[in-house]
Amino acid sequence: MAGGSPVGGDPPPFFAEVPEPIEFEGLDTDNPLAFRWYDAQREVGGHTMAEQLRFAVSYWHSFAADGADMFGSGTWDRPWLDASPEDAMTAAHQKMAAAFEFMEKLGAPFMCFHDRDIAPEGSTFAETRSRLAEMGDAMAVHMERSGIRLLWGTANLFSHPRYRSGAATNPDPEVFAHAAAQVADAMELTKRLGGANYVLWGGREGYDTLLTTDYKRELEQLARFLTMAVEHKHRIGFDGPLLIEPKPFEPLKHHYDRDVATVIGFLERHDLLGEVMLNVEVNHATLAGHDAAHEVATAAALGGFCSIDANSGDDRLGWDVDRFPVSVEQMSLVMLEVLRAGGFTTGGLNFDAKLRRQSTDRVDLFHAHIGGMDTMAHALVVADELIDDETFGRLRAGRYLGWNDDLGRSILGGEVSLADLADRAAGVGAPEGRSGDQERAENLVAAVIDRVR
Ligand code: XUL
Ligand code: CO
Repeated sequence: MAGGSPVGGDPPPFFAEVPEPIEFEGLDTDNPLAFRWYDAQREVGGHTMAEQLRFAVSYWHSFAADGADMFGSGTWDRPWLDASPEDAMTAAHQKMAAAFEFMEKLGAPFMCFHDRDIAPEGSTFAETRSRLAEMGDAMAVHMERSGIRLLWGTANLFSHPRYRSGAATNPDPEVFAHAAAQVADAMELTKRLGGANYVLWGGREGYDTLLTTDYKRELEQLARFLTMAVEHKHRIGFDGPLLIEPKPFEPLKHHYDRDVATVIGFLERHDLLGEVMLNVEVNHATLAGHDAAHEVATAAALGGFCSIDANSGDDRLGWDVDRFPVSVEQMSLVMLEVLRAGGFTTGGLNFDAKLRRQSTDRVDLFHAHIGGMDTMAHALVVADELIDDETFGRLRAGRYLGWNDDLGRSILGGEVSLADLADRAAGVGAPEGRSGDQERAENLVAAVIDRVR
């Protein structure tokens, strides 16, 4: 493939075949490069779709990857990755030009990146730092010009061989220290670029075998690392939350941040909940044996919900396939929990999602994002309709009505003991209960999916 233009030079448009910008054309369009559902300015539930969905493009899958998998090399047409290794910074600038051209044409308001997605590691830490600073300067210019904002930044603490036994949970404190330095720099850059959140995915914080792993010690290291990250956030005046992204396994057999409940227990134990919140990834929820809606509901119920990595798994593949969201039903149930939680504040929907290795053309990036954004926009409309649907609301609220009466209130108010309830049972007999109405509720969801426009 062709080499790139020199650093500072104007690259050619990388997506010349795509008209600018992608527009909303509605359900009757046959234009594959138009939105059918996502209409940024349409009001849903009192806010525009853009405000409710807060879409972000992920830099790593869309601009830094080339389609390689564990059985074969890259297949995707990504000319901005073609510079020779000595010319890594030329490639980084070209990649950034391609990323912003794509994002401006797509019309998603946010992006997310790892430090290493935007700036290659140098031969010393000082060089790595100055490369990150240079690319941060370039990004600030692109952001200013385009109006595209940063949903979150993060540090890649899993790709380099030094992190093969973890970063915060590495047995070697030198590795912990290096990871801490990387997080300090990535968090400062996130703040500088106006990022709304800072994410920590514990990519290799876990283990393959307990034979050589000191589980308790590694958890203590992890808590120390997080506490230091929170302290740094205050030191530099970054006002967004830190977000942990749970994942149960892959690449390791067991990850410490396995699911939302595990992470929230850990955060509470170390008095970090609130400072540190949750970024729920749909496919990671599936891998943990949960529905994504369950993970959002758990995070919301326990006071830790913030953001979502929107993607999907595959029914028969047991790994993190990171497909773009395709199921309106699945995502309607996710968005229902988001709306029940009050909607996004600093969080949003980041497409941590990739094309299949066969999807080689640059324009496939548009098809994938348009499909993902339309799926989520449709899901938002369904969820909002469900929130407003009185029958649907009654199905849930009706099951708990008894708690408003004397008995329910005296139980929750701590006014009665088990012995009191035993005495009472002798007088009133056994309760019969009522239907759970599950099929009726499912039919209502199906009807709303069919009905909304
Ligand atoms: C990996 C994953 C990451 C995080 C950011 O499974 O989801 O891309 O979202 O490090
Ligand atoms: Co993710």
